[in-house]
Amino acid sequence: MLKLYHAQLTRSVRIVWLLEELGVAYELVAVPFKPPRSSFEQDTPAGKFPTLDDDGMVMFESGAILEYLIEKYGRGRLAPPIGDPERGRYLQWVHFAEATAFPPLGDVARHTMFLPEADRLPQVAADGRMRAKNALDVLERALQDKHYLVGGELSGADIMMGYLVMAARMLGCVGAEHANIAAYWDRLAARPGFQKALSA
Ligand SMILES: N[C@@H](CCC(=O)N[C@@H](CS)C(=O)NCC(=O)O)C(=O)O
Repeated sequence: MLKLYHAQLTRSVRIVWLLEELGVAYELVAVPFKPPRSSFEQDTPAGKFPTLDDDGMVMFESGAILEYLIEKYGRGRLAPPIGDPERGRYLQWVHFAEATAFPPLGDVARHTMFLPEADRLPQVAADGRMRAKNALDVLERALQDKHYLVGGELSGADIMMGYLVMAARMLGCVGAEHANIAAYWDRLAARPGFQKALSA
């Protein structure tokens, strides 16, 4: 059976949510999160959240795990098929979430919460907030007249970006100018699979 190493509020929320949406059986291994000073030091087989163990095949990176699980269990759900005109923008959002939008939030989190106070650099946190706002502004514009990012229904892109929005809200980076993001958040947060993932 699939085994998912999970800590509350970490990126493994995405994979719990995804598995719930897919209706796939899995074992959840709850591991306490240690505020990181460096990296790959969590008590999971790969040192990170999420870590997936599929019958001995251990992998990390939430976006890669999401693509892997949708390929294996999606049966046409949660992603436009290869060759579909929507496929490109689907992949864009899946990768934007971690490659572009999350790094500034990571800077904010490290320099306001995770590092010992003496090591926190206010300029790095402020720069992170500015770059996070740039990324959120891109999302805000993309959500104009849209309920979901791609194809009019929930996809893996929303699972990747939904967690990003959660983290941005927790760090105080979603502003009054982000009305479309606020409505998008309400829509995502109402999904039973996301609620299960948030309470797991
Ligand atoms: N890009 C990776 C980031 C994974 C990551 O850094 N996860 C955090 C929790 S949200 C973690 O495990 N931090 C502890 C560490 O870096 O050692 C992904 O999307 O899975």
